[in-house]
This record gives sequence, C-alpha cells and structure tokens, in this order.
Amino acid sequence: MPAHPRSRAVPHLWRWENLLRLAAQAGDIVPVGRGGERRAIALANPALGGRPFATPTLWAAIQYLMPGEDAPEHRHTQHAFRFVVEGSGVWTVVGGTGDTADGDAVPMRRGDFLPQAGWNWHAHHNATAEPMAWIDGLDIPFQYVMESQFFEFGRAEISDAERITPQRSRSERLWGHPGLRPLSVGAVAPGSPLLAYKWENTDAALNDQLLLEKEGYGGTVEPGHAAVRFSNPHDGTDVLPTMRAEFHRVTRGSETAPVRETGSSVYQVFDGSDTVTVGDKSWSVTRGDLFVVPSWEPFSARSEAGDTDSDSGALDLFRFSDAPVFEALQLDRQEITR
Ligand code: 1HN
Repeated sequence: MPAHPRSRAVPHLWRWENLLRLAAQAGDIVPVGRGGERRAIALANPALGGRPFATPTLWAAIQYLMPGEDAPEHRHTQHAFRFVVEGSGVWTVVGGTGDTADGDAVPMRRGDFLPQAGWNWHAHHNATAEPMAWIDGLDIPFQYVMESQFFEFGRAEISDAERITPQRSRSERLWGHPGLRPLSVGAVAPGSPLLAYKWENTDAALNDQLLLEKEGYGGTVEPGHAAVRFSNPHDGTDVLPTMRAEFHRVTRGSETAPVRETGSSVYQVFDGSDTVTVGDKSWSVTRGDLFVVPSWEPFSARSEAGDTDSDSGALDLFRFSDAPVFEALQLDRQEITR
C-alpha cells in the first residue's frame, strides 16, 4: 500500500525530428497493406519492459503514409484518435460500426483532432504527391490488461466513391455546428459522432479566452493559460470512453502551476519552443516533440518572455490522457504542488 501512486512509467521525451526521420525511413523500407495494416512507430516508455506502451494505459505512435498509399480498412475495440502537427493530404475513411460500404472521407490537416471510437471501420488514404505523418493515440495498453481486445479485417480496398477528397466530411456537416444538435439523429454510439475538430475552431477558442482575460472577464484557467477540452457534441462528455483530449496555450512570460494527477498523459508540442517540467525532469521542447507525464508526477509548462517562433505567439500543447477511466471509477485526484 504505497502512500501515493508510484508509476512504473518514467517521464520521457521523444524528439519529433528523430521520430520523423525514422518514419520517413520506414516509408522507404516497410510496406503497408493487408496484414501489415499500418506503418506506425510506437513510443515505448523505457521503464515498461520493452513493450510499445507510452504509459501503462496509453499508446502513442507516429504514423506515415506515402504518396498515393492506402492503409487498409479494419476495426478494433480499442478507442483511437489522430492528431496532426504538420502536413495534410490524407483522408481517413470512417465506415461506422455496421455495413462498411459507404465510408465518410475526413480530411486531416495541421491542428486537426480526429477521434475514432472503438469498433468503427476505418482506412486511410494519401491523395497527394507528398508523404504525410501524424500521431495516433489508442487505449491499447489499457485494453491489453483488461483482456477486452477484438480486431477484424475490413475490405481489401475502399471503393472509388470513398476515394474522394471533400473539404468537409459528412460528419462535420451534420455535427460540426456549435451548440446545434441535428434532430435527424436518434441514439448516438459511444464516442463522439464528430469525426474532426478543426484547428481554426480550437485556435479561435483559445484566442478568445486570452482576449477575455485581457479585458478582465476571466476565461482562462490561470493567468496566461488558455485551455479547451475536445468534447462530444451529443452529450458534452469526453470524446472517447477511455481517453480525454485537450489543447493548452501558455502565453509569453507565463508559467502554469505544477499539478499532479492520478492517471497518465501524453503531450505533443504543437507550436513554440519552451520549457516543460515533469517530476524531476525539465526539457527544452519544440514543435512536434512528445513527452509523457506518469501518474502523480507534477507537470508544469513555462513560456519565456520575448520573441517566439510560434504562430500563436505562445507555447501550444496538445494533451491526451486516461482521465475518463479514472473519473468513471472515482479514482481521480488532483493536487497543485506549489
Ligand atoms: C491502428 O488501427 C491505427 O487505424 C493506428 O491508424 C495505430 C496501432 C496498433 C493497432 C492498430 C490506425 C494502431 C492501430
């Protein structure tokens, strides 16, 4: 009975530059197709015995698709999402949980967050002449220990009708209007029915919070720290049953209070070059870098005053965690350590 959680995982940082180089090498030497369904390099926390697990509950990987390539259709009980730190050109084709023949082609661009609830058919295809990389987050380690995993192959090829490249998916047209629920839809399957959360909306929400703060009306979680949670437009809960996703913006000259929580998180730096601290580790991080915050390790981010290489003028961080599991079991605890 430890006095508090002591994670087997350790704080760890993966540099985007290295991940991207390895992924591009994999693009040349590792084929993608039936049976070898995805070209993804998993982040293995060095303290988890060589397993490809970023934390005891979360999987994170960089996926890479070459020009014209298809990643074939399949489905699994593991909940998943994609987040795009750079590039565009891949459409993920989501077929729902029933008949697979009429998938929704969802564009993926820088800053977009795309949840993919378990048991939905999905394939990806690169419709452009450039390779594209993105990150995948899944609850594989959690479902591994729960012994709940099912997997099924879909069709070998998606149809020509699904190989389209719309600017907006059917899901975004139906569910992507703030505060407006379509009356045509009855029961909603677990996980968000909105298949893409576009960068322009996330960016605008964060900017508005910071403007409100400046005008003296609050809006931020603490001074200089704007944050949003990606939520299910049907019922306001987390986007996925087992994973939470958030976006944080820390303005120049601000520092977040060190917080420790039960459960683990993975962060990806979306923009800016600054300092993050996890437990007794501090790193200078830059665009694309990924790091883990194990259970009960304090985390804080600091954005230096002065010039910045960031589009928003701030440190922008994407975060995902296993918080919904902890909250469902009433094991969630949080403490500010300052
Ligand atoms: C998977 O289906 C995807 O669909 C990505 O893009 C990563 C890692 C392990 C198992 C299935 C995807 C995955 C995966």
